Amino acid sequence: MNLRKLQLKDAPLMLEWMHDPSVTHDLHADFASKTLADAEAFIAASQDVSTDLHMAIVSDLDEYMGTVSLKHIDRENSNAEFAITVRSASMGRGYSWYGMAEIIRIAFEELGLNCVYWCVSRKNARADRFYTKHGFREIVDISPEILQRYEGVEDLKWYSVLNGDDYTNEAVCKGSVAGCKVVGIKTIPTVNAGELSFFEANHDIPFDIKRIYYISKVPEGVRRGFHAHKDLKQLLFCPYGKIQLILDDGSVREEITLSDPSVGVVIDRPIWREMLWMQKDSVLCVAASDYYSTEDYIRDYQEFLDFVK
Ligand code: T46
Repeated sequence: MNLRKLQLKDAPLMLEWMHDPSVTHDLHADFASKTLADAEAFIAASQDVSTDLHMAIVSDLDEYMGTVSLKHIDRENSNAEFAITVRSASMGRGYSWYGMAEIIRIAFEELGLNCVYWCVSRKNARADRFYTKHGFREIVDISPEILQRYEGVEDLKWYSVLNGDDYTNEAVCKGSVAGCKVVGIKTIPTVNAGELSFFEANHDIPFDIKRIYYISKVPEGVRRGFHAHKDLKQLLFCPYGKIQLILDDGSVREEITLSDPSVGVVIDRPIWREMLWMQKDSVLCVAASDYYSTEDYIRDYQEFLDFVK
């Protein structure tokens, strides 16, 4: 997979998705009437990258699979609008995620932007599933100038990603880490007033909560943990900062970066854990299924391996 400039030879395959209702049915532009000449004109115009950057997502054999774009690049406000359309032949094969992650990287690392935003029709269930799966959440505080572009278009869902967000967090995308479930914590944004997250025992997490504790004032680079629990079930989340959680079930060792208040990990079996503070003053919060008991801890790794055997 690769991202490169659009080339004239891409026009026939670009026209293919324009005439494919399974691709265009939830898009608000009229693509059905486009011709090969229109696709070629779009590609020719795309060579000017001053306000819009359109790139081709291509296979290893350089076959055009779709277009990914940063539109309305606004250097003053340090943002751009993301857009993507792929051929039906590309769907489910990782091209969309590759193109999206790569163009966001270009926005932040090469163009030095601070924010990439985009919207989709609420009717576009496929796109919504895709963005949710990759950990993006709806936002509501879109500026009026941006909203103006979509005047008259209803039912739009907006998303954004900021420079510094951990948008490629694989465990979040996969939904699990070392066999432990990565869960979304219900979060309600308020216009220009932050967001509120919540979870309820037994409803949102699979146990009763008997204890809540949190770890704070930890310097950057410090590691804690190095133990497992025999019976305790816990939900771990990071409401502020960035903490890497390394989980080991005795045969698989995987990690997840917790940096989003709406993401948590449920550890409901004996799992060896280590926590690395990637950012000073990050806070780790834990909702636990039982009262504190030293008896429940396994602090020796070999003993842990014997226990899970
Ligand atoms: C875990 C990870 C994520 C208490 O007295 N009561 C408590 O409820 C807890 C959690 C700890 N303590 C005492 C025990 C130690 O003297 O606090 C001290 C520090 O505990 P520990 O060294 O176990 O902290 P971490 O950060 O290594 O591990 C903690 C939890 O203990 C553990 O259950 O899963 O966070």
